Amino acid sequence: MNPPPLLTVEQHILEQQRRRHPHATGEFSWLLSGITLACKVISAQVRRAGLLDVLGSVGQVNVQGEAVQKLDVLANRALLHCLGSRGNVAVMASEENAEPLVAERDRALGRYVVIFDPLDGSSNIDVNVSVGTIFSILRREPDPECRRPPLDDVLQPGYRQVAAGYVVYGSSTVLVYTTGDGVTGFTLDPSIGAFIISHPSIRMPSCGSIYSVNEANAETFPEGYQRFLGHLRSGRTGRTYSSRYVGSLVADFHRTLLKGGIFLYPPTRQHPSGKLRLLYEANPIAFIAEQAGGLATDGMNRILDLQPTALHQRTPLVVGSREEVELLRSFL
Ligand code: AHM
Ligand code: MG
Repeated sequence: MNPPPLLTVEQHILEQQRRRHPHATGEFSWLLSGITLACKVISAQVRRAGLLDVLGSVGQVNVQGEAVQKLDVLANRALLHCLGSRGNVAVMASEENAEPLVAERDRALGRYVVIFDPLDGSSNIDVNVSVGTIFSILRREPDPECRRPPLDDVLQPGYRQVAAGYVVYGSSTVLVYTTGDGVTGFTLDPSIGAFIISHPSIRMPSCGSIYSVNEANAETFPEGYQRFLGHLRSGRTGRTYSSRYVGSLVADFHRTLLKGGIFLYPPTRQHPSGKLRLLYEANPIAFIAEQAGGLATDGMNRILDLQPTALHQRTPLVVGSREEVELLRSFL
């Protein structure tokens, strides 16, 4: 039998573009390749973290009040550098920067906005547990006079994303992304430095047997969430559930995407509006989940319909298989 063709992420994007947008300029593919380049740089740093002097915190807190890890800074720098020099990205916004950043050269005519969490789950770095990068890409209208505040370009609802993805730096480095035409996964082959297609068309199972939540907070969840979790544990669903929680959204979601089940970060006493951030965590994850046949909600509304009002806005997030998410909604 012939081995499967070595299809790289760049080839895949170009082919997809040719099929769906035959007159596309190639700008968008060029942008995505900026992200994959940055993620290869980040992956190399993460893989050698114990050998380089990059473990630990830099002794500062970010806009969220969380300790900034050295690798957060390196990952942020890699993305800003690779995207800022692409020529079509006008505005970038990151978990690590209080305000959106403008690529002055492209502010007038740049057609894209990229929002990202450079290193998600970074409190897991020092203990060698999976971390990830999450990104969301939005279109913007040109602004020839440069009058529009960059934040206006950033505060768009998730249904307007043109692409979203994540990279999980786990037992291997895997990139998963969507441009609204299904979900595809690629695995980094470190020997050739290329992301090779490994998961051609990902579908989330319609139900699963894993729930994923920080149960230490359970007593402070709204009552509906508590009853829902009790219901899963009771066996009344006809299935026996296991609980898995990494504490890195990307890793917990990646498992949920492939195996099905449900991930929840409900409102808690400490985080009454939820902990996860709408623009660079919930929205890209929700877009991928829906494209794979799953659902994502804040408990009341579809995540992708939420109108953001602030760059670092938080939201409750429930994402996963259709059956479990619908069941949860019936409890709320
Ligand atoms: P981070 O972006 O600062 O790393 O924080 C987000 C992380 C998510 O990856 C994860 O789902 C969540 O925080 C875990 O929070 P908790 O430790 O409260 O369970
Ligand atoms: Mg994060």
